[in-house]
Amino acid sequence: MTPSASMGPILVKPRTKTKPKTERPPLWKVILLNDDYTPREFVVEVLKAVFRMNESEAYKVMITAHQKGACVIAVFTRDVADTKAKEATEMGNAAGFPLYFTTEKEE
Ligand code: TYC
Repeated sequence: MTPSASMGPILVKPRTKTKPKTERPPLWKVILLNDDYTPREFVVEVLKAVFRMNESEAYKVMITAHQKGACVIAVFTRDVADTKAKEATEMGNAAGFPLYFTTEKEE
């Protein structure tokens, strides 16, 4: 005897919960660190060039880093964050300044 004959029809419960198929990639913060030597206007120019900020956004970020020691600029996927931090740091180094951008995983 088959199970369905002795136990009634086999009912298949439709699945109601579905697992999301795509997980978001983790995001990484790019952080600008203050130093005593890089001119303010140079920091603003780098922020505009690498992070596509306008003058007032760039000035706000620069002055926050200047006053607090560091400022989160933006979040990106890991590759983009690393590339932009490196590019911006190299612009400072090429001009002889200790300007430094780092990255940190967003929790
Ligand atoms: N502290 C620098 C000065 O007084 C300006 C500066 C601001 C440098 C922010 C770096 O991330 C920085 N010239």
